[in-house]
Amino acid sequence: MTAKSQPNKTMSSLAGKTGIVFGVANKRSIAWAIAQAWHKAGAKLAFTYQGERLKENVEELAGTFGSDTLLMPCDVTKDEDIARVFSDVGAKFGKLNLLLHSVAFAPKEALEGLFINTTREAYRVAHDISAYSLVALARGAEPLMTEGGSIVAMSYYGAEKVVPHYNVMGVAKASLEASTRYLAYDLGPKKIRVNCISAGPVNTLAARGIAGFGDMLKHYEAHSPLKRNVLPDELGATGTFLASDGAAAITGQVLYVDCGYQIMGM
Ligand code: NAD
Ligand code: 0WE
Repeated sequence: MTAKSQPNKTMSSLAGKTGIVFGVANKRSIAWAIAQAWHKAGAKLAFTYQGERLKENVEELAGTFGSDTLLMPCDVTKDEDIARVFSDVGAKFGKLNLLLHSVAFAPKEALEGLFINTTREAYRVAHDISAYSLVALARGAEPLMTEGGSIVAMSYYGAEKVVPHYNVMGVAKASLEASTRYLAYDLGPKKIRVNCISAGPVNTLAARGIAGFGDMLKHYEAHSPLKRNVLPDELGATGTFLASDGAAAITGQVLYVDCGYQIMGM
């Protein structure tokens, strides 16, 4: 491990904790911003990647943390992948404290036209990958979270208000947020907390393909109370807070990290 990537022990709110991160695709991924913050706060991390296509990227990024990180493929639509991941994490770490869910997908055509034209298959895929996966991952993690834990998932405002073209992803995020509350209830007695971060728009791979995304960033700059867009580091800081004991009484919540945009009525 290089001196630069060594966590500062005096600020290590996550010292001694282990975590697993789902959803790093490249250096712009929100998952990578939160993983870096968790690492700096002293957590030992495992990473999963969606498939061979992303393996090299994630290997290179996770490699900057040194050699005691664990790297595994995981397609969240496959129960056998999820089972293998938690079995490997159990063998290597023995316990788990943190889990980040930063995974979403809907077929491209479902994010283009009208919501009313969403096919049965696009609706199924969007909900399977973007919402059900949180339930499956929480169930996989639970037996390893023997000291309690913190599960964090990424959401977006389209869960509660209509954002044109977000379409079935908005419905899937509503399901993700409701799943967060039911999981928080089930896992509360085990001191496992489950929360969502609802982020303002961030220029990532998942956002790049979206027509009009640049205009959306400008809209937040013009209309959010803070008159700017959220920075990846700020999502990292909130992720670290939710993972820390400072958030020990916070569960089932959606935290808006959106420069205040969500409070506006007009
Ligand atoms: P990203 O493309 O970097 O991350 C999305 C990740 O989902 C990728 O790593 C991809 O590999 C993974 N994924 C997709 N299908 C998968 C599958 N079947 N199995 C495993 N992994 C799969 O983009 P991002 O913007 O960092 O998105 C991360 C999360 O943040 C998503 O939940 C997204 O909805 C949410 N979010 C993004 C924004 C934004 O503006 N970028 C705003 C709010 C919330
Ligand atoms: O959650 C998201 C995007 C998630 C996403 C992105 C893609 C692009 C490529 C899910 N599936 C796909 N499928 C693809 O084929 N965001 C919060 C970012 C986002 O996406 C939008 C937005 C915002 C904001 C789509 C339409 C309108 C606004």
